[in-house]
Amino acid sequence: MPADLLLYLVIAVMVLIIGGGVFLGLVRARTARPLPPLPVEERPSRVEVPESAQGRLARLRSRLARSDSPMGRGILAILARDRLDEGSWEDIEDVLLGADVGVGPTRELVAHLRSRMRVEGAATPERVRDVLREELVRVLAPDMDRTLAVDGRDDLPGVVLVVGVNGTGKTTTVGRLARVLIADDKTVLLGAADTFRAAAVDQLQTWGQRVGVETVRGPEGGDPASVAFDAVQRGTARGVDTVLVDTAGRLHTKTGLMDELGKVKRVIEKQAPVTEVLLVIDATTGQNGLTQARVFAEVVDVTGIVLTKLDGTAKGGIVIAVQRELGVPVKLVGIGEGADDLAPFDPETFVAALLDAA
Ligand SMILES: Nc1nc2c(ncn2[C@@H]2O[C@H](COP(=O)(O)OP(=O)(O)OP(=O)(O)O)[C@@H](O)[C@H]2O)c(=O)[nH]1
Ligand SMILES: [Mg+2]
Repeated sequence: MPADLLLYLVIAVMVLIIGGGVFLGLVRARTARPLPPLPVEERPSRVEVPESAQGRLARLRSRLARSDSPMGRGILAILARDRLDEGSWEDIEDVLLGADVGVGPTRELVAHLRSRMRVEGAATPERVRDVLREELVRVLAPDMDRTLAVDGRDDLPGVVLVVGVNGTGKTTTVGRLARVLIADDKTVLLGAADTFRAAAVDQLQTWGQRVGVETVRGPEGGDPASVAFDAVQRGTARGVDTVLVDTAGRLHTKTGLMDELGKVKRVIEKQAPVTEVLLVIDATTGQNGLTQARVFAEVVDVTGIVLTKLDGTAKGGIVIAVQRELGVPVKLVGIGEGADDLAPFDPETFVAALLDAA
């Protein structure tokens, strides 16, 4: 066969192959159907946009009104009497003690109120309300620094360790705090150092997933300190702003909870300083909560208090007592069961809520 005939033949075959391929491709593209939608449970969950933290505390006003707060109303009713005698001041003391304000702060408040009301003489109800408002704010130490130390230094993340007795609301607080930070455009990673039960880890991971935040977890019953270490290491490697570490209120091992917490903190600090230790206290537990707080404060340097379930108690005075007891500011309060029901604590807004609910 002559060489040029062979060449023509080869070219003809190639044209046929390429043309056929293009034709088939076109046909397939025209007949291809869009993929069927994923069943609901397989769809990647939508990341939620949390509410920004500002203005959240104002919601407490309606919650306190609903919880029938007797403190503000009780005191105002007594101060409105025509004559404030010894019995009246004792009554005010009773109201304050009944609202968990604690003995020391109650005496102080009454002493201040007494001397101011003496100076005021016959005051209008509005003036009485103002005096009470000012004195309640004063006893809440409005000058304490309530900013959360969530930022690290030198390429290290801020590390927030969340501690407290079981059931107080630690995991909920970590989840809600992650939302606050995300709403603030920060990057966050969660460490599930509560290895007491698998459900606790899942609970935390679910909080994280809702706002697109990764959770570092270890085996059930594993060493909490090593999970905390891994979380901070991963957070550092990923360059996140803040690592939030959830801890257990109970343990598998015989080592005391307090020893374990001390260890968790020391082990984390091999990598990065713990910038904030938040002690979570359930506001409905009254004096018990205070006793627990004292024990925790001895082991880890508590830098801030989170008072949860404030919506569930009419005894708002616990805020005053707990802060006084530990000399540490209440930085956050839980005001309901919703995902964004964690509010930055501010004495003025809190007292306004107490009195306006009255
Ligand atoms: N009403 C109300 N409930 C709250 C608040 N904070 C937390 N809770 C509820 O308290 C319960 C316990 O919360 P968790 O976050 O699981 O408590 P925990 O301290 O992690 O508990 P352990 O992991 O068992 O130690 C949950 O049902 C929460 O919804 C709040 O501010 N108000
Ligand atoms: Mg928990």
